[in-house]
Amino acid sequence: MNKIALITGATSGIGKACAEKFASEGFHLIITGRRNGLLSELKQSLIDQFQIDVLDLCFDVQDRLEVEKAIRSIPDAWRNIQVLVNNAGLSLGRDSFENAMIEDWETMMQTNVNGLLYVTKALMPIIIENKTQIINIGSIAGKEVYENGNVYCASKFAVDAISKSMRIDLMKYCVRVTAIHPGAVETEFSLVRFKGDANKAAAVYNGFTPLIGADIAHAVYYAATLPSHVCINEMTIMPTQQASAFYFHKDI
Ligand code: NDP
Ligand code: 8X3
Repeated sequence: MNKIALITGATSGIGKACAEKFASEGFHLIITGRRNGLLSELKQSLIDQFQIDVLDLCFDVQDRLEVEKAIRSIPDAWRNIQVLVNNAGLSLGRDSFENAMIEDWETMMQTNVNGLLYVTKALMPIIIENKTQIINIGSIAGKEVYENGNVYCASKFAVDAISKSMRIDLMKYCVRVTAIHPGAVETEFSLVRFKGDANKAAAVYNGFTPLIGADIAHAVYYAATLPSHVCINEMTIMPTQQASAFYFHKDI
């Protein structure tokens, strides 16, 4: 079988772009997400376009038992996974600490932190056996805290710390761990953050050219295809008109 990559959160945005990039380069793919219809559509389109094999696993990364069941269900022929892209994640709300909803905080921590841990831990025997490279999608929000970013930032700081600690602990198995920290990427991210408010979501990207999922997918693919003795520890990737989590140069 060709090389295999497992990408979480492949139904949209960065994860979907990663699936398309890896498929276009001949990888077979295990794609995951909660929206089964979108997973099936993506699976068919990748098979048709790139003549690769695709295994779709529909589960919620927040549910540890569901994650473990899904990972256990991976057939033997699919267990030789070379790359794991821990991408599933979200932000909910952009509110000051005193106004933010506890339920939003819980969902972000449960998805961005615990979900990543559940998936990676369930895959650990496969990762050790195959020296699977782990690529965690962090964020500029995991490098700099910004106003009203509170718990989303905390969840991504955790991804940064977890990536560093995985790298130290798994080095003895020659497992590479890469963290990719994007700035603003135009995906469904802001629509989810603003709970379906399309105007607020669009306003995030007004006046500058944001990144697109494919920009991040190229970087993920690059990091994943270097010789095995080379590990990109981390990359911070920004739109040219964004200098930090806070500073943007807008043409308005
Ligand atoms: P999207 O909303 O477009 O995609 C998010 C993906 O995560 C979807 O495929 C979604 O699938 C999946 N997902 C979310 N929650 C769960 C869950 N509980 N269980 C399983 N899958 C889940 O956003 P992006 O592509 O932008 O986000 C991808 C990653 O990139 C996230 O970790 C995000 O924090 C990070 N990021 C995004 C930036 C941006 O500006 N867009 C910048 C920096 C980092 P489904 O709904 O089908 O479950
Ligand atoms: C997404 C980028 O700046 O909205 O992680 O937090 S930001």
